[in-house]
This record gives sequence, C-alpha cells and structure tokens, in this order.
Amino acid sequence: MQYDKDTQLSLNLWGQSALTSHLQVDKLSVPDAEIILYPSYFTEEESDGILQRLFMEVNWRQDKIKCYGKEIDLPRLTAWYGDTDKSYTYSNIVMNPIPWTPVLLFIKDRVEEIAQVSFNSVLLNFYRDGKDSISWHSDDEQELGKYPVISSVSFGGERKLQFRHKSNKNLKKLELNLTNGSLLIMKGKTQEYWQHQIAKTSRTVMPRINLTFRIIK
Ligand SMILES: O=C(O)CCC(=O)C(=O)O
Ligand SMILES: [Mn+2]
Repeated sequence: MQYDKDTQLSLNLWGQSALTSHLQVDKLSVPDAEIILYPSYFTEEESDGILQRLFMEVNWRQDKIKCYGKEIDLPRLTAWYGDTDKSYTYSNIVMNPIPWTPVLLFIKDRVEEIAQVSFNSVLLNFYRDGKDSISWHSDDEQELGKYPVISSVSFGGERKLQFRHKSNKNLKKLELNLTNGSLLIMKGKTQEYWQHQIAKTSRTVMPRINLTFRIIK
C-alpha cells in the first residue's frame, strides 16, 4: 500500500481555497477508499482551548452495551449533538441529539470550510486513557446514506487509527496517527470496503476527545 504525502501544490489542483492552502495534507492512496488527513488542522493553542471546553461543557454519558447477555460499560464516554430533528441508532443505542453549542459550532464551521458539505450531527467520544477504545466497525448505518462524508477531529492525546479492508486480505492494515488538532476526512467507498478502530494501548496516553461530524439523512 502506498502512502502519498501531498503538498499545497496538489491541493491547489484539487481546487482548495487560498484560505486553507497553507495546510499540510496527507492524501492516502488506498484502494476502495478516499481518506485525507490534515495533521495540524487546528493550531496547538486552539486545540488545547477546545479540549478544555469540550471536557467541561459536553454532557458526557456512559453508555452500556449487551455482550453475551451481560450489560457492560462502553470503553469510552460519548455524546451526541446536532440538529434536534435527527435521531440516530448506534450500537443499538438510540441517540437523541442535544442542540449545538458555541464551541461545537465553531469546530463545525471550520471543518465544513474544507469538507465542502453541511453536517447536521456530531458524535463525540472521550477516551479517558489507553484502556478506552473503539473496536472494528464501519460508519455505515443506513441513516448516513451510501457514500457518507465523515469528518473526524481529534484533540488531546495522540492515538492510532487502524484501517482493515473487509474482503481483500492481501491489503495490509493501515495505521494513522491522529494528533492533537488533526482532521481526518473519510468519504467515497471508505465505509463500504474498510473498517476502522482505535485499539487499547498499554502506553501512557493523555485523555483524548474525538468528534465525528456526520450527515443524517
Ligand atoms: O476516535 C476516533 O478517532 C474514531 C471514532 C469513530 O470511529 C467513531 O466514532 O465512529
Ligand atoms: Mn467510526
């Protein structure tokens, strides 16, 4: 699998606005997927401030899932915000969104600038330490439509996002470092052909908050 590091030049060929053309971008050359990573989309200063506010202001909840008939805590805290007429079912949990807050609207505006779509909801995950995780899955719920555009923003401790192809076992796993202030865009066939996860780690990692902006149809 190749991993292309594109620069501002190729981005301009893709029609990037002058406002964002200074950004470093890694456009991955992966079969059956469109994955674009901006490692420093938000500055460190912005990211640290946003992390504090999200930590304090978000209405974090501890959801449970059924596993072999037993109820267990999801290994992370979550929250669901967005346009209030859109509910969403996730791991058999029905999420009713809380209305947007100023800090979430600030992040949403910045992300939409580059994703060139309008998001109507965001799922937030809070990984308290290395024991928190999200296991292999695709963001392929029916409500998201066939080729969803998902913008994933990370603040706080760096974690690895892994990708594996669902059927082509010749393709190696792909691993991306999601740094403080990074923006990852997944679109096209990515969710149809690939799964992703944040595995647990025994390394000492700082708390991390991830937001995945989505469009619920
Ligand atoms: O925390 C991450 O980077 C991934 C989160 C994710 O995959 C999800 O919420 O669906
Ligand atoms: Mn996901």
